[in-house]
Amino acid sequence: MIEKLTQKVSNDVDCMLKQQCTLAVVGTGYVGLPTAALFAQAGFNVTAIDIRESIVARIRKGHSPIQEPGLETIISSHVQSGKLKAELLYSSIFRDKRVIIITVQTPIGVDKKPDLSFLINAIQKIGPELQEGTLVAVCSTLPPGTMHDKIVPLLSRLSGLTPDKDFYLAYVPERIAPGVAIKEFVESPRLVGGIGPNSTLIASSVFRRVCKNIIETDAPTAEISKTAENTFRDVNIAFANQLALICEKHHADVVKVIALANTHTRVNIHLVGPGVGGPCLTKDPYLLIYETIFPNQSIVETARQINDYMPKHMVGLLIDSLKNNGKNVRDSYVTVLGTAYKADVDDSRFTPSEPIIRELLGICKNVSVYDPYCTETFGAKRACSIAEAASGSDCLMILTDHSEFKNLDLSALKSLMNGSPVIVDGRRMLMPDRVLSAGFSYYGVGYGQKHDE
Ligand code: SAJ
Repeated sequence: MIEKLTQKVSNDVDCMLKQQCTLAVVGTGYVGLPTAALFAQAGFNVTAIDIRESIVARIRKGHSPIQEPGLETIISSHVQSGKLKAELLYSSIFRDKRVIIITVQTPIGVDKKPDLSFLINAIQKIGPELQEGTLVAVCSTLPPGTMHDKIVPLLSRLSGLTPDKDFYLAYVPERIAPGVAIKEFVESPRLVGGIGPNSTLIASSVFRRVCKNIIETDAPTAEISKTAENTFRDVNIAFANQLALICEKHHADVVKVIALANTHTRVNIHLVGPGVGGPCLTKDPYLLIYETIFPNQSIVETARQINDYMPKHMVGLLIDSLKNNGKNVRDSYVTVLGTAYKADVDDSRFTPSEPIIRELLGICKNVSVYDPYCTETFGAKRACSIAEAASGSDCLMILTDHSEFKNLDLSALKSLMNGSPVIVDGRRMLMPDRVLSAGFSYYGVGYGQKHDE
């Protein structure tokens, strides 16, 4: 590959891959922390940069500000070895860095429009300090077109340098999921889309030091692919959730329907749920379609609306289940199992549990919550065990598919709960027959009640 490069580009690659190369990671959240830790482990001198003093202080002590398997071990060993440092975001920090990786958040506002202010703020600090021969790699999820339409002109103007010639600029989207971030960072194929051929080659050489499988492309293709991945998942889940509503109407079971449809070799319908949470699937579809006009309504927005409707549907199922068991909703005690947005993580960002719990607090007498990982309860009472949460309760509502909820001791729970207890299964984790034979009424998303139940 090096033979294809001009002498200047080749020298710049060499500088970046030297053991003493200085690398900055801007934004030390769920993506930035694994990035900083793994580049330090690969031998780079890494400075992790953030605007939050508490985060910087924790990293300096060798701690991880987030719970992620394996992360704290890498952080503590490389803070100790001096390969990993943490600094607050000052403009002068960037002067001596050969590689700058941006991992700041790109949220959406209440109007569903992208908020690029964190990214633009970082670029405004980096631009005036940018040295010749530096690589800037943006890993934040972006609306398509952002690199060429916004970042290239801004960095060129602020630095006075020519992109892909004097400095290098690439879009390198992350593909890591909480809970398996370290493994996925290293093993998932990593897209590298430069704003020109030199940038693609340079960014690939740097990321290859940590990622096993690099796929080179251009910046717009990488931008669209990244947002397409999560949008595909969101649309697929919306389809599964729509099937759930159809099954409830026709007394069928969506779990069986999906399992049968998926026996076709070219069909892969995802799992139903109480809604879609997390920071990615709830946002990336809006980034993908931003400022694009469609002749008809977009499938992407419709899918978002279906998934956003599911928490309301869960509350409706709960109300029906209580009424059908002769219980007055206003006098009922409800137990929610799970506030994390997905299984076995401590992350409750944009979780469907939040709107459900908030609504239940307004209509039921008491709502208690148990989650083995998250401390967040959205205003409900927190219990320290399933048994504590279930004591004196009328209904157990499962909202997260944590492993701990797979094998509930149903007879023990029944003995702790009030008469005619109900289970509302938002994740379809339990076998309906097992629940029914343990003496509960069973209501599950997509589980159409049989006429004789
Ligand atoms: N969910 C379902 N049904 C399913 C799968 C998921 O209801 O069949 C729900 C989950 O419970 C959760 C939400 O969807 O509430 C999102 O879950 P997720 O498993 O898609 O995980 P995220 O958001 O943590 O991570 C996604 C991943 N993207 C893809 O799998 C395409 C991850 O690889 C990305 O790195 C991450 O987004 C990101 O950062 O973009």
